[in-house]
Parts: sequence; structure tokens; C-alpha cells
Amino acid sequence: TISNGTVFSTPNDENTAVKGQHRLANEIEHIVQEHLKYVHEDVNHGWDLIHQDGEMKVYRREVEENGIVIDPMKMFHTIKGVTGHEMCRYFYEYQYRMEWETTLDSTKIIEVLDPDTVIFHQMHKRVWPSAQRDNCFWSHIRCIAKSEEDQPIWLVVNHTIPHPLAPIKPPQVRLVANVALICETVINEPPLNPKDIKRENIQCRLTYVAFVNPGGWVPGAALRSVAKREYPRFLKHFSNYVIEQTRDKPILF
Ligand code: 6CM
Repeated sequence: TISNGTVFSTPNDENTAVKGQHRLANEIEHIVQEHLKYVHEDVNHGWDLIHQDGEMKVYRREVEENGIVIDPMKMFHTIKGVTGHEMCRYFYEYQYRMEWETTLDSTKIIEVLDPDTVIFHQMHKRVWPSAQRDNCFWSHIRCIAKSEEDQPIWLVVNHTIPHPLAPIKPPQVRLVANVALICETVINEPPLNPKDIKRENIQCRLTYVAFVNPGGWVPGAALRSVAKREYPRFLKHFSNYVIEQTRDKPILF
């Protein structure tokens, strides 16, 4: 219990497993709905295609706020042989984070709100010449059923929040991020018996959006060039990671 009376649970606290009943439930619901609303928004107006590689398309909208570059990013990809659930699981779960995240020095869970919602504190690698960034955010995974026949939508949202267990310690700078990974599974030529579905029959259609404020001045041109290089790199690397991890495992629908 923290001095203002708020009860914070720890990662090994067994009493917090009631899904969706915690102090962030309303905020999370709101942000999740926002992401779902804009997932199919078209990218023909105001978005620049800055990278394309096969099925992968990376778009950016150039935006500055008080002289700080906060360009929204939006990307689409289709990954063969994996499900939306698998993509989201590997993105959400703590134990895999350092195996695919190339921008981090460290990650830790500082609170578990329910099995689908945790709070992370992460330290990013320093990008010279700017200050090192950290990020404290809730992370939430969710499955949204569309209908009996359709494959569900899986999504993970990571959204920055302040937390007493993660005070900002200058010279580090806290970045502010709102990112979502939204995935659907497509089954090609489905066999009559769903049990016969093989990895070669499935693919994942993915949308990833990122709204990141670097939380302090960074040279705009440098930030844009880092983003242009790093986001496609992340998407390619992370997708290949999930393909490799799941190749010989039963399909997780
Ligand atoms: O979504 C990604 N990772 C999530 C899980 O770790 C995380 C996302 C946070 C967004 C932060 C992106 C910015 C990282 C760069 C920091 C350095 C800034 C200084 C630049 C100076 C020129 O919740 C994957 C994110 C992939 C980003 C490329």
C-alpha cells in the first residue's frame, strides 16, 4: 500500500486476477476503442508511404508540436504461417521482450493489474546525441470476437502512464507513447476439418500504429531518419522472430 492509500499489486500477487476490474479499466477501454475506430482509416490523405518491402508498408504523417517531431506512424504487413493471437502474445509477454526488442536496454514489470494488463518500465538505448529515454506504460492484450465464423481480432495496446514505482530520474527523459498492434488471422483454402489447418494455410494481417512524443527536444531531422530506419526494422525483425518461435509449435488460434 502506497501512502495515499492506493493499493498496488506486485507481479507475484495472486489476488489481482479479476479481469477488467482495476483502476485503469475505463481508461484502457477508451484507448482500445479509439484504436479500433481508426484501424481501417485510409492512409491516402496526409500519410506518406516511407517504406515498402513486399507485403510491408510503412506510412508516416509529419506532425510537430511545440517544435518537437511527433510524427504518427502506421504500418501494414501480412505474415505467413502465424496467427494474430501468436503475434500479439509474443508482443505482449514479458519473457520474450528482450529477444525481439532492439531499442531497449532493459524492461521490467512493475505491476500486474489482471492477466491481460500489466505495467512495464523500460529503458531505451541511448541514441547519441540525445538524452536516454525511458517509458512507463500499461500494456493490455485483448481478443475481440466478430462472429461465430470469423476469426477474432487480437490486439495489444501499450500506453504511457505515470507510476510511483517509476519516477522520472533526470537526465533521463520520459517518452510518451501510445502504440497498438492489431491482428487478424486469415485462413486460406480451409480444410473441411478445422483440426487439419496447417501453418501453410494461415497468415496474419497486421496493423501497427505508433504515436510517440520523444518527451523533450530531439533534432527533428535525426529523429525522422532514425524512425524511417527503425520502424521497418522492428516490424521485419519481430515478424521473423514470431515465425521462428512458432514454426514447430501447435497453432495458437
Ligand atoms: O512497439 C514497440 N515496442 C513496444 C514494446 O517494447 C513499446 C513501444 C514504445 C515506442 C517507443 C519507440 C521509440 C524508441 C526510440 C527511443 C530513442 C529516441 C531518441 C531519438 C534520437 C534521434 O511499447 C516497438 C517499437 C519500435 C520502434 C522503432
